[in-house]
Amino acid sequence: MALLPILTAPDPVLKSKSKPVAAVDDRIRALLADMLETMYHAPGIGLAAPQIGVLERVIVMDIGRKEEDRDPISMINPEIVWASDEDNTYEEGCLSVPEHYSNVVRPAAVKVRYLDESGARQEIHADGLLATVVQHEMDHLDGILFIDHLSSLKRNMILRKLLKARKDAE
Ligand code: GNR
Ligand code: NI
Repeated sequence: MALLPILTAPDPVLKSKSKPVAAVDDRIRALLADMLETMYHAPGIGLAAPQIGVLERVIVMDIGRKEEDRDPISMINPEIVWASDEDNTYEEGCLSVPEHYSNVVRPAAVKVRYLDESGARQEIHADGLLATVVQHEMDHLDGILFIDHLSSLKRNMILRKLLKARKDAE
């Protein structure tokens, strides 16, 4: 297992589209293990492969609160096959947009089809926080960050602050 550095915006990798996984093999299972370790360490409740520089359609999530009862969900090639008409607003954050939080409106519930770590087809109905997080993670696979759901004024303000923070850290 390995802890991997998380890319932060603005980084062109985070704007790129990820490729479908052709086969769920030991290489993918090792990637999932590294992603979960990196997510728990951050700490975060979700992580998408492009955030660690891997442009493949792989995401991990764990919305459990307590460290004792970990309940990780790994998804390979996830697809939204249904979304509710009803929306939900959630204050989102992102490990790739550190220290910025904003309300984002998304469908309140979704049905997601994906492959699990053994390559088996699965489908889940997600609502509440999990619906928000799975949509946030799937956006990463298409090069979309939560700030892309905000007005360009808000987005550019956040991007400018991230660039300045990076320069100040040099
Ligand atoms: O840790 C995270 N918290 C979070 C809170 C509200 C909505 C989405 C998220 S996902 C985020 C981790 C992350 O950046 N995943 O890509
Ligand atoms: Ni994110």
